[in-house]
Amino acid sequence: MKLLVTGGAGFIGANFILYWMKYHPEDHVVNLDSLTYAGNLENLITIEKHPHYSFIHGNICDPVVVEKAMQGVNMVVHFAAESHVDRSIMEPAAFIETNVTGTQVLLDGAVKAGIERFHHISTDEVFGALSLEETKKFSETTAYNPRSPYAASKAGSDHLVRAYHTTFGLPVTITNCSNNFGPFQFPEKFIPLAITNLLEEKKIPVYGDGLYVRDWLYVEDHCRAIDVVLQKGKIGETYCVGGVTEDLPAGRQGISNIEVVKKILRLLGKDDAMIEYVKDRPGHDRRYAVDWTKINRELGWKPEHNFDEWLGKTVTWYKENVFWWKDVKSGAYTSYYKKQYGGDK
Ligand code: NAD
Ligand code: TDX
Repeated sequence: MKLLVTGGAGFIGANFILYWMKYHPEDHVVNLDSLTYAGNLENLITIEKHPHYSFIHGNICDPVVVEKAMQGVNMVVHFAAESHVDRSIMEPAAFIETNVTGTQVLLDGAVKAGIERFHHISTDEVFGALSLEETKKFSETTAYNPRSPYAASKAGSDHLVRAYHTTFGLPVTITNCSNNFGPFQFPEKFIPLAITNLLEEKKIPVYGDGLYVRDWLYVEDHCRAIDVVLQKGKIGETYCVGGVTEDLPAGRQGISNIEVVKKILRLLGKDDAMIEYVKDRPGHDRRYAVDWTKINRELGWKPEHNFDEWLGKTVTWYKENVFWWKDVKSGAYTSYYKKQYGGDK
C-alpha cells in the first residue's frame, strides 16, 4: 500500500506519518508539503532515511506537482492547510488558496489517478459555535455554520470533497476533529504557546474572559481515528472525532481556556501572575464539543488519552525539546507575535 500524505511536515501530519510507519511498517508513505512557516522536516528526522518514506517539496495548488505525487498511490490522506484562525483573520487569502483551491487540485488529481481512497482531514469549526448554556454537541448531522475565514475555507473544502464523491464517484471519507494537542504543535496555537511562553518566563495571553471552551484530543487519538476510518470507514461517510469532554461531571460544559492555563501553570510551578488577559479574537466561537458516537458505534474508536495526564506529558515534551521550539519561535514568528499581541512580549 502506498499513501500520499499532504501536509506531513506539520503538527498532525507529522504525528500521523510517525504513527503510520510504526503501525503499518509494510506500507510506503510519500509526504507532499510546501514547507510553509508551519512545516518542519525536523518533526520527521527519525524516519527521514527510512526506505519506505519519501518527501516531495511541493504545493498542493500545483496540478503538475500533484499529478506526479499521485503516481502509484493507493490512498491520499489530506492534511495540508493553513490552520490558524488568528492568521485567517489577519490575512484570509492564503486560506482560500490552499484550503479550497488546493483541495480542488488534489481532488482533480485523485480522480485522474484513480485513487482508491481520498481521506480529508477537517475540523469541528465548520459547525460554528455552541453556547455555554446549552448541552448540545456537534455531530455528523449538524448544519454547517463556519464563522471565521479559516472555518469557512475548511467548510468549502469539505463540500468539494463530498461533491467529487457524488459527481465523479471519487471514493472519499471525511473526519471532522476537535482541537488537538501534543508534540510538534506550532507554538502559535494555544497550548504550545502557553507552555513555551512560560518556559521563557513570558506571560500567557488569554483572549477575552478566558471562558471559551474547546474539546481537546491528544493527537495520537486523532491519528488512530484516521487509521480506523481508512481501514473500516464507509465510502462517502463523515465521522466526527472528539476528545475528553465526556469525562466531565454532569452540568459541566467543558474545560475552559482559563482552566487549561491554570493546569499548565501548576505543571510548570508558576502562579496566576503569569496570566495576561488580552483583547478578544473577533468572532470568537464560545464553545466546541463533539459527539463521537458514530465512529465509536460503527468503527469501535474512542479517545484513549486522558486530558490531564497527556497535557502533563506534552509539557514534558516541550521542556525536553527546547531546541525544536526555540528554532521555530525565532525569525518570522517574532513579527507575527508582535502583530497579533502587540508590543514586544
Ligand atoms: P499545521 O499548520 O501544523 O500544518 C500544516 C502543514 O501543511 C504544514 O506542514 C504546511 O507546510 C503544509 N502546507 C500548508 N499549505 C500547503 C500547500 N499549499 N501545499 C502543501 N503543503 C502545505 O496544521 P495542523 O494543525 O497539523 O492541521 C492539519 C490538518 O488538520 C489541517 O487540515 C487542519 O485544518 C486539520 N485540523 C487541525 C486541528 C488542530 O487542532 N490542529 C483540529 C482539527 C482539524
Ligand atoms: O493566544 C491565545 N490566547 C487564547 O486565549 C490563543 C492563540 C488562543 N486563545 C484561545 C482561542 C481559543 O478559544 O484558545 C482557544 C484555542 O485557540 P487555538 O489554539 O488558536 O485553536 P482554535 O481557534 O480553537 O482552532 C484549533 O482547533 C481546530 C486549530 O487551530 C484548528 O486548526 C482546528 O481546526
